[in-house]
Amino acid sequence: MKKIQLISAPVDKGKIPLYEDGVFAPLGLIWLGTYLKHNNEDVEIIDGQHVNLDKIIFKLDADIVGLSFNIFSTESLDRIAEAAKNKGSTVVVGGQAATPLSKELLTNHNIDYVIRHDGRSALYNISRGILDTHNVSYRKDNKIIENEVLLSYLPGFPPVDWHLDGIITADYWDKFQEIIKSVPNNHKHRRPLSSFTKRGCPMRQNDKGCSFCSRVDTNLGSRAPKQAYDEFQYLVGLGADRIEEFSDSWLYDKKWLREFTDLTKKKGHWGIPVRVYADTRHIDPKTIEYMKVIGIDSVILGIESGNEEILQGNGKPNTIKQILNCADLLGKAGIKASPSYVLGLIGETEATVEDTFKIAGEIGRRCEIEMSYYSIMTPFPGSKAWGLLMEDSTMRMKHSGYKLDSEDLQRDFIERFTKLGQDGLDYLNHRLARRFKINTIAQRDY
Ligand code: B12
Repeated sequence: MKKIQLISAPVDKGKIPLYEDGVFAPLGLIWLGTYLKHNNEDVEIIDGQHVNLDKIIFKLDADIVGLSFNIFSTESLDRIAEAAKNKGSTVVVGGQAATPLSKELLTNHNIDYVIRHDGRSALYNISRGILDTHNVSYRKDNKIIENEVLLSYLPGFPPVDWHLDGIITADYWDKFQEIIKSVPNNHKHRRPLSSFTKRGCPMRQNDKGCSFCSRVDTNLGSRAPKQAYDEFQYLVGLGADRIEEFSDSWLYDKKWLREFTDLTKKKGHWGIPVRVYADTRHIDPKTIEYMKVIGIDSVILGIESGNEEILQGNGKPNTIKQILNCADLLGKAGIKASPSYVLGLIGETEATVEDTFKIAGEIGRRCEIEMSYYSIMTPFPGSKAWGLLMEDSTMRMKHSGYKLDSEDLQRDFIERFTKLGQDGLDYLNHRLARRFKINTIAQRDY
């Protein structure tokens, strides 16, 4: 039996993580851990949201070290990869940030493999010594080989297992208590746990989708309604008081929703509310009926902008009328909204920024708000915005490799693709600060 440590790299010194850092367990690593444990491997999870870099390095002792990271943790990724390599481990990097940057990551010789997309069976194969497997990128004779990608098939995998070495749910709940004091919010729950029962966003089909989105999945898949039901019940058993359904879009498939609702009625409700991500176009009187049975008490809505031209120019087919209609429906049903906005979108002007604040007010008058999220566009690798920026050779040279600077990316993008001018990023930061007069603004840039 091989020992495998799955580690999320902690945020680098001096970088400000999202305000929710430490509130949610790394579900990607839990999925990998579940699959490896199910196949009798010895797995430990070390979550850099709660364990600091020195301690992580001290704990390294596995045959295989699997690492995930994001734009704010590339220094610690390098430090852990180097230490793991020195201790003789095979070093594998994977996850959403790694997938579009596999070639760049493999220029670091402390990294042996990059796994793109779903990591479960590829990592398991590596643990069994099958190194040339699907989804894997590696170096061979000074070349980088990228094997074909098999996209994940959700129903075929074992149920998620949170009883993994290194996962302590109370740590995340303690952090939640601490952070909710720092941002304006209307959260009623205190012990959220996350699930991910559907993969992919309908907007991302056929090479379409929002300009800022860097989700790597372009296909759609769901766990069966019964599997989702069992997972919700399981999370209640772990002590959760709300389920945070992180799937990209949860309400698009009416047939699935009807089956899930029927099952809920037949077997009984699991007892706690659920918050989901949804497209405003998928909220209508029928889905509201389903949502009431399922106990969805809040919906994260990607509103992004209050200006229709900006929406269209950024890949969003939603209209203002239909967004407001959705807010009305939620309001009448007593379901809260958690709207999310992005400033600095392609074509943004000072006036369209004001349109966004205006629609935020309108939505708030029509339904109760649980929490509003404001982000400034960051062109993450894999997004359309990144592709646009990379059309310019100076930008390709400047933003090369995998150690990207999010503020630099924002500044360069806003200067080139909005009408806010050279100081556009500063303008947006000041405008947000003036509106909210607080230090921390909750973000969700997706
Ligand atoms: C929930 C979520 C969060 C939560 C919780 C994060 C957490 N602790 O888990 C919060 C709100 C805190 C958050 C924060 C951020 N997030 Co976020 N988040 C998500 C979201 C919606 C779901 C993630 C999830 O749970 N997925 C379910 C699991 C099962 O899937 P998975 O993580 O992809 O894992 C699979 C594979 O990727 C792979 N894999 C994952 N890890 C590893 C590791 C190894 C070794 C291997 C081999 C494979 C592998 O196998 C897994 C099983 O299939 C995604 C969108 C999405 N569709 O994934 C964005 C997303 C991952 N987030 C994103 C971003 C940008 C961020 C922030 C940087 C935002 C910011 N500006 O601060 C911060 C980072 C802070 C941090 N410390 O992580 C981007 C990533 C883009 C990128 N290229 O890096 C995404 C894709 C959304 C987007 N904008 O397009 N996020």
